[in-house]
Amino acid sequence: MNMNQYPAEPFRIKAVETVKMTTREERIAAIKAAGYNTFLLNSADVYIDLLTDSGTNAMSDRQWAGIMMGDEAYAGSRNFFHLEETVRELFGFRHIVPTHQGRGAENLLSQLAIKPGQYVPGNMYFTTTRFHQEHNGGIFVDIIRDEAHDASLNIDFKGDIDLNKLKKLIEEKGAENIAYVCLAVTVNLAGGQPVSMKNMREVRALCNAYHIKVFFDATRCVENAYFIKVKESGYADKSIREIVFEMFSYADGCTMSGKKDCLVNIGGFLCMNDDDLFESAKELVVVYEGMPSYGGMAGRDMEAMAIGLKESVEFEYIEHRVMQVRYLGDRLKEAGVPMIEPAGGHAIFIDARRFCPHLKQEEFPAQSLAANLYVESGVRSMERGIVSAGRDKITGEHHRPKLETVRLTLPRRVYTYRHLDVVADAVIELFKNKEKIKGLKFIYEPKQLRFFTALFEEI
Ligand code: PLI
Repeated sequence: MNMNQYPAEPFRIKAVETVKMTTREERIAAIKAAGYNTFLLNSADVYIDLLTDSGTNAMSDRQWAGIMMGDEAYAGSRNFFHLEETVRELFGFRHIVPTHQGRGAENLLSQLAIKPGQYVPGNMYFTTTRFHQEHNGGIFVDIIRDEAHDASLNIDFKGDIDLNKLKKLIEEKGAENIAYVCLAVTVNLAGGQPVSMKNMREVRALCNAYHIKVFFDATRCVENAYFIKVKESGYADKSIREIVFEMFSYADGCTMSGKKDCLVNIGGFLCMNDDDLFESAKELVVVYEGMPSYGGMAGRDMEAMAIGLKESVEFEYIEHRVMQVRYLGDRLKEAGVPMIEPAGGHAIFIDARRFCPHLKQEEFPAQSLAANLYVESGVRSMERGIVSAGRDKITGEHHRPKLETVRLTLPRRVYTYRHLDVVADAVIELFKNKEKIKGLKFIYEPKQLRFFTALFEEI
């Protein structure tokens, strides 16, 4: 492989964190104690942690300096005004309500914008997002293009909304029964797949015709903007900033998990243009989060977020970030490891259906593969398949997503290409011995968001 295709790090390392190397015996004991659930491993027992890109970012020296500039006043912190000004400048929304993390914003939006029985169409679901929608009486409908459910199909902008599906839903159910359209940039569970600007523009136009609001899940909006720049015609000469700004011009507001593209470890926010919705959100935020000028974040966290947001839209940063993901994908692809293609913005998703063809979906192949990868190498990954999808609220049956995957998620600015080689080598080794991977069964299944705390044993 020619390393020159992949950009070198646009940063140097100023602080290091030593990680523990473990033996295979130690890892077998650890995964058994964790009930074969990588969420329940102790971080201290993990060598390379690819569980998530959420809150695992390395902050810059400027952000750490910002931490010292925290104004911890209960109300009216200057860091809030810095964050508000930054979000207005980059996203263009009039109002911002800070929250403790993304799901805090989802909680507020779902309570305020969904009437029980209304439909909430979205480009594939995300666990916490759908939970809040359903918890408030909404009915989630997946309107992503069909191709997104086919792991092996290598096409651009697999995260796009299928406009015909959206139109059909509106005509069948009536525009008044659609709470809003939830458009995620990028689509996490589809493999970090981006949405094209063209699609955002078309969704906006369709929703305008029916007076339906559009809220973006902005969690990985900068990664999405990078794909638009390099893949969509007409955007090669635009800056990431310009692209992000245009993207949000097609939305009425957004929810944001700051733990991803804001390059911080905690925080989130809800944005909107509508003054009345803003007033209602301010009334609600004090109940669940805190004052409208901190919403669950410390002043220092808001400062780090404002600085992180500005760093995130620098081309060198985002190019390196997305290309690191591509590198891991290219190494695995070269060895024939099945995965969701093309490589997305934040993670490589191994296709556990094709990796473990000897296991049925009810035997939780992705859950088991993630556990086995940990034993193999000390690399922690996450199941994103039938376990994550949970059960249907009405029938109690498992949701059976077509995509049964193990996510190798890259924290931002944390690992080097050499770390990724260790990961790739371990996955490839496991792939050679894949028939040794056994199925799992539940020994404890929580009612909500079961993947976080479920326990399993080998069949
Ligand atoms: O983890 P939160 O509450 O800050 O954000 C929730 C959330 C909302 N939308 C999307 C697309 C997410 O990916 C997301 C959180 N993702 C996590 C935790 C992940 O590991 O992917």
